[in-house]
Amino acid sequence: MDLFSAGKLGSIALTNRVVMAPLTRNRAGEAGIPQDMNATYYAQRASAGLIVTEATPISAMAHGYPALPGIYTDAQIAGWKKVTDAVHAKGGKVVIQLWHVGRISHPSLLPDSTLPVAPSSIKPAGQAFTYEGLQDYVEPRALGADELPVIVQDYVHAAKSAIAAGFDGVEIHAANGYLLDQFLRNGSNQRADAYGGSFENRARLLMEVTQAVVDTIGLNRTGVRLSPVNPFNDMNDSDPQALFNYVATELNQFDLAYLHVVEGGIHGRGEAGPFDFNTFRKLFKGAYMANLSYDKARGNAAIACGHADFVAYGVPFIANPDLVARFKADAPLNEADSNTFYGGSEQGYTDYPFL
Ligand code: 8OZ
Repeated sequence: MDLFSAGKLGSIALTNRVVMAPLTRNRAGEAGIPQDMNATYYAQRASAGLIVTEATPISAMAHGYPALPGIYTDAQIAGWKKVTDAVHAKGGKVVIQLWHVGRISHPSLLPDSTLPVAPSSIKPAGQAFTYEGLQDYVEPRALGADELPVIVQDYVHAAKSAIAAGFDGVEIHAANGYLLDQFLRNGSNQRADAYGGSFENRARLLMEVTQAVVDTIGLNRTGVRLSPVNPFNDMNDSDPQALFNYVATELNQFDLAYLHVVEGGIHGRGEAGPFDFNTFRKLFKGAYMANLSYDKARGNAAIACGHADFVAYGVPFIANPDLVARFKADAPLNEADSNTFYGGSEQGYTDYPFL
């Protein structure tokens, strides 16, 4: 078995195991509605075994960067339908990554210039990307326990919207320092209620969201993404190994399509601490999708030794719409231009050459 073997992610049948990782590209305009250009971009990459879309806000309060596409209004559903139709027409499969940024936002990006929300009122170090340029993060407002069911319902609404938009499934973004990860790790969660303290309490919101989404869309088509030691967005935890071993074990109770794991620190922003991903991986009994700086050889090795069932590639997919064909042919890869990663137009988005 290797990257080119067919496989099943829950109920989703894939022609290969090369997954396009979620990539924030900030090209959906201020209204957050996917455009024709976005459909072209994803359709160009449809030979991936699976596409995981860019992280997508589940509500107006879930936004934290400019020009993100949402998945909670009828216009956004219609916009995403163009994307899923275009990918399916090319024989591809696509799930949408459901996202709430929590404290990684700024009042200027939120309705009525309100404060971002978080498990605790702990301001992250760093600056938000806003329409007015970089601005310091603010101290977020700690969510009341009575507000958490509303957030769970926002995930449910977004998951229903995703199915209405034609997606093959959804991925719950619980990684990289955004809301669900802020609840998991104790550098950002100092709550004294049922959502803070013990591993069980800190994992409670993720489990409630996962349960609600799985109950809503069923059919074994929900994935979850974790990043146990990624320090991005000012994240840390006092015992990540024990915490995430617990989370991986608990996630076995759901009929998940897969667990997607960022195996270290990303974006070149800070050093990740030590973590035994092999032990962690073995605790999860379902399909495992590995991510972080894999190349073809390491991807094949991870599948051959049973560590991973699927491997997600990020930056290589920005620059190589036909990454699977290039891997197959051992062809050279295009270099990605980091100047056009976030925002802009077709340039650096839909104009990377095919073989
Ligand atoms: C890079 C820039 C903005 C957002 C993530 C959604 O890390 C992101 C993201 C990455 O998960």
